Amino acid sequence: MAGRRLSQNQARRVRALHRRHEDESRREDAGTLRAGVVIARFGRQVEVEDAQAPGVLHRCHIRSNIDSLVAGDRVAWESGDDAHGVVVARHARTSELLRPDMHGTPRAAAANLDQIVIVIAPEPPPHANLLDRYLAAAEDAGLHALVLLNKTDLISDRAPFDALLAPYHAIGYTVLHATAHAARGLAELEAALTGHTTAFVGQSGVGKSSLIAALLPHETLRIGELSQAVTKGRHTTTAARLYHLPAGGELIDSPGIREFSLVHFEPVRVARGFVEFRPWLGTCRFRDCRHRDEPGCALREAVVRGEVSQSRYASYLQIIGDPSS
Ligand SMILES: Nc1nc2c(ncn2[C@@H]2O[C@H](COP(=O)(O)OP(=O)(O)O)[C@@H](O)[C@H]2O)c(=O)[nH]1
Ligand SMILES: [Mg+2]
Ligand SMILES: [Zn+2]
Repeated sequence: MAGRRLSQNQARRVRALHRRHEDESRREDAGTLRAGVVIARFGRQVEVEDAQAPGVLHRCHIRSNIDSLVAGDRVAWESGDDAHGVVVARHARTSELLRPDMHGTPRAAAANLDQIVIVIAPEPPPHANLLDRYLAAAEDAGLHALVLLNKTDLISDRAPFDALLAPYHAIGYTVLHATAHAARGLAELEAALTGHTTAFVGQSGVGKSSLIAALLPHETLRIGELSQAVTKGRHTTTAARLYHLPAGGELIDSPGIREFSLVHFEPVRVARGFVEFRPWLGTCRFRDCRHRDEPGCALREAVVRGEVSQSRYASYLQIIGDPSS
């Protein structure tokens, strides 16, 4: 942009920005700016936890130059004129949990997490394809992913669940079992969560909020209220919330995060999200192989030999939008 002249309007805006920046630096020097983490978003406000006073929450307005603010965001904020504070800056995110908005555009639903727990249950019944979408999206976002079978108290015949989950264990994923109601399996779950910032994802009704309530009995979780208040298209009810774990680490719960999935990704990007496909990627006859019906497809040959699961391959085809799958 060297040599480009700014319009008078632009120049005025730049000067205003500089003034504001100086303003902020001066306030930071004066110690009025504080560090915090976003606990939850409510429409055009956020609840911010003061980094200096864990557990102390402040309702804050959001400075209009901040494009997006979600649970887990690290921010700089200060006291405002009224009872509310003001978030003046957001730190760069290390990761984002994306979900499509009403136009299908991916938007951050939570920030700065490092793993997801994909919760499935006998009720509502699990779909391998949905599980694969979550896993591929997690791989794409650079998030560690675990699979958790909840409501084991409702299971009399384990065989179909073992059959569903064995392939995931075989390709390296941790598979946990738990019962939110009887508090069974929670010790293993807690151990897997300690020291991490984790979001629970999965279909509505699998027990994500119940698990969080079982892990954090002292927190007041309005589980029923949350599940019932979800109305499609109403942003206020789909906000994520961040909780601290007693042994260290954070949990993020959100009714809306169940929609976390891959949105319009290129086949090459989807394929990389299937960890067991990776040894074959780049070894097909055609460099731009989409692994559908191309001759000399190394991945399809691996499926035929039984080295890659047919079900996972079918999920891949469905995600990339193959009409024959
Ligand atoms: N039997 C049984 N029911 C559970 C368990 N966990 C949750 N539920 C029930 O499943 C329903 C949905 O739970 P909820 O936590 O709101 O699911 P979410 O939509 O994934 O957050 C509620 O009626 C819970 O009481 C469990 O381990 N066993
Ligand atoms: Mg819930
Ligand atoms: Zn191929």
